[in-house]
Amino acid sequence: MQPTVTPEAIDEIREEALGKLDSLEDLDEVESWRVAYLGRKGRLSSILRDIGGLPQEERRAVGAVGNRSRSLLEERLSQRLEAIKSAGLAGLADTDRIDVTLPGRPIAVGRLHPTTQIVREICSAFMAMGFQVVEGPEVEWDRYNFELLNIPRDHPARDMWNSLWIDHRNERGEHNMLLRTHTSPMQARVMEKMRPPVRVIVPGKCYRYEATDATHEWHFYQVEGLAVDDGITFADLKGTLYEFARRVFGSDRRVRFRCDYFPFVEPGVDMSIDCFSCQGGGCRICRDTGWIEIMGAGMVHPKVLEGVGYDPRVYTGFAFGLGPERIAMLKYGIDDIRLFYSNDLRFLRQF
Ligand code: FA5
Repeated sequence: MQPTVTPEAIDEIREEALGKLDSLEDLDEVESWRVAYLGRKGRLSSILRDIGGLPQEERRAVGAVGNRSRSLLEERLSQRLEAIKSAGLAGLADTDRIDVTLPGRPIAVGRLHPTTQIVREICSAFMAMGFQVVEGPEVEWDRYNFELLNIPRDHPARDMWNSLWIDHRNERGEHNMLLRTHTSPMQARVMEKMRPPVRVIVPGKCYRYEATDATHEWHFYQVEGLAVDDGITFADLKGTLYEFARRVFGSDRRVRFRCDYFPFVEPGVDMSIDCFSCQGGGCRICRDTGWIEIMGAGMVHPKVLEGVGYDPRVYTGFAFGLGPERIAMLKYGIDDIRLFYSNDLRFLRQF
């Protein structure tokens, strides 16, 4: 059969297609239009396929009309697509538009709380000397908080720790559970589980029922230390704590030990460093003494060793307990311990 493809037939299809194009309103309609005219089975494509069947002398002229028509439709198609897309954007409300060139909103980056920072710094100083970090419960039995630390029920030293008792009683009706008043109960807990050599450091929260002021909180951190082995002497205690002070406060610090009393050590001491503000000359920070007390310490009392099944004739050891907030106060010149717990960003952002 003679193909029906003529320049007029091509013109007719092209004009029909162009006539519809301007009324297309969305991308779906444009796609249907493309399929209908330019798709593989579309009207223009189909008729152009027939050109191959024309006599040689007609093929070239009709082919030229066909190619021009296809190019024109393709060009108009992309113009229409652009027009529809930009009209769509123009129709969007300002709030729906995204300006991808705007700089991003800064994301607030958190930081470690100053207490966490100083606790980590203290722990690293001791870890470098071979101590291992362990943690313990904040709700503690009377037995660990007091009894195994050589502080029996009727011992006057119990008055030193104003306890927050939990409503829990033993068979005699006595309170026997409390929020730990210091980290020292971990001494007995660690020794019950480990055999010497013991070298641990215990950071953690403590609670005392006392009025707050610039240097006292009712909840605060302590870092406990314990080293037990055969042959440990007071010289080991002094050397270790001196090295600690050097690492945290700098190599120029001098250290002073004075007698102090804690029922679970014998002898007991408190340790001070010379005031870094006045270099020992006397100022407001050291209350004109030239020294700043930083911790309690001593040789572990034989009764404490016996209580956990260690033979005090074989083993000796030293223990210490310090308050990291007070250390941070000294180190950074903070004048009120309550700032650590007041969640004031103006304070926290300084660290
Ligand atoms: C004790 O609690 C002993 N357990 C320390 C110890 C351990 C001695 C091992 C010997 C051997 P003290 O009550 O002094 O000791 O507290 C130790 C440190 O905790 C103080 O130097 C202080 O830095 C900190 N501290 C005590 N009470 C408060 C408080 N209310 N607020 C903030 N820090 C406190």
